[in-house]
Amino acid sequence: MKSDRKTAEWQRIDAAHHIHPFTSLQVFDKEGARVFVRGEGLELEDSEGHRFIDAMAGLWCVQVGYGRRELADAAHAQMLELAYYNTFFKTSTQPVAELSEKLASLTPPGLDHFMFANSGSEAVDTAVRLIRHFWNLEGRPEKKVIISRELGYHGSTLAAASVGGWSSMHAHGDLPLPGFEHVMPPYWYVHGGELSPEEFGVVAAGAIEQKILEVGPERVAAFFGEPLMGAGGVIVPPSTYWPEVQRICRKYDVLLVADEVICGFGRTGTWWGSETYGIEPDLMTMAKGITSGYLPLSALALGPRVAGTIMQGDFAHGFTYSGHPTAAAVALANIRILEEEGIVERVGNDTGPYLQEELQLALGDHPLVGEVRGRGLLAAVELVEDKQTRKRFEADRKVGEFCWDRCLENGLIPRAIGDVIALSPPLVAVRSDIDEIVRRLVAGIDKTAEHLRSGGWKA
Ligand code: PXG
Repeated sequence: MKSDRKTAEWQRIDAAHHIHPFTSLQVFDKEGARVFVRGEGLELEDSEGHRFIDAMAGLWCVQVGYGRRELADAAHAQMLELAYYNTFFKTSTQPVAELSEKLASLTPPGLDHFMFANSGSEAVDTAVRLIRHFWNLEGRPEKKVIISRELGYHGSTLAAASVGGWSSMHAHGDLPLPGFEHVMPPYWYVHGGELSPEEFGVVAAGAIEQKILEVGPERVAAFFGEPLMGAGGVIVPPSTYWPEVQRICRKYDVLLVADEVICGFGRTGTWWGSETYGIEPDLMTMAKGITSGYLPLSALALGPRVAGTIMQGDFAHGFTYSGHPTAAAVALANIRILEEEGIVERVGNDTGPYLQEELQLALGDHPLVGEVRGRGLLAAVELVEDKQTRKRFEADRKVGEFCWDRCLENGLIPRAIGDVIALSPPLVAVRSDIDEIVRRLVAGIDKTAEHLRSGGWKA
């Protein structure tokens, strides 16, 4: 967007009229928002001409990087041809039909039917409503309770935030709604104690079984989980976790929903986190990487059992923009890039393992780093006060935020989740990009360590 306005003016009108997600307005009393104006590949530029490597791919979504002409061309062509039409009244459009066919070929076997929406939250919300309807149709209306994990992030609508396990979100709007239960996440570094990760994986899955028995299996509708928890802190499940979760869900006839909003479209080195972890979900939610964030789009994939029941009648659910043709055309162009450039395979075989190894080499022994973890191009380092005892910093010291600020000064944008510094770069990153990301991250962490040593913390 071309304009003569200066940064201070953008900041002023933004602070005056724009309420930002998860952000207190008081933040903008001290400093204005950073205004981004341009993106190319992995790089972002702000209105003052500062350049950054976006090691978060926006919000875990810009798989193919910024500035891809193919996606702009696909949107442009579709807008001129047929910018919008709905899918409600025995009507469809070519892009949404083709995208459905394409997704069916990419998703795990059996997940062959799709409902579309515009955000991950709407896909999760749709899943909750659909599951309730499913069990009613099955003649088991008492089966309604949804189980998910503490720290899980599944979105911001009433249902999605109820599925989510963030107490800070529950506090806003009187959530969770009735019928949502939460259990311990498979967070070995924090909850594992003396157990090996494999032993702990079985214990963490066991928490789900305990909850099912506590609620009563006849009342439990579904378990929701991200294959690898992203926004909750890049929590990598031990290898024993998902096989056990799956066994438990099957034993008690509980539907298994994989939230693939972050893991989907190659993030963990295969097309789906479910593929990486050997999960066979009944339903899958996806968003973000489906269009690389170029336009809003999400989908809910239905496996044969749920689709078989639901499709016997109609499901009174949908949005004006369900299956928006322009978003679908962009998704198709995005998937074409991922396929033609072999990006997912490269993340799986080359850049993903390379990022994990380089982070481990550079930071595994760092005194401030308790754990380096991740899979594919999703990674995190956990900053701790005492590496030996795994003691964490007091939250109000905001060590992670301090480190994040130092990274930004160095031209790197990671994400600070408390004291977990997360990386989720565009999947087009090559080895030299990863080298630069790791170099800048190490510099940020070194500066944080230096600040701690010098006792200058509260300054
Ligand atoms: N599921 C998962 C696993 C997500 O990560 C959603 C659902 C909701 O998607 P929408 O499109 O409604 O935002 C998400 C979104 C963060 C952050 O701070 C993460 C998300 C969204 C906003 C911020 O890391 N994830």
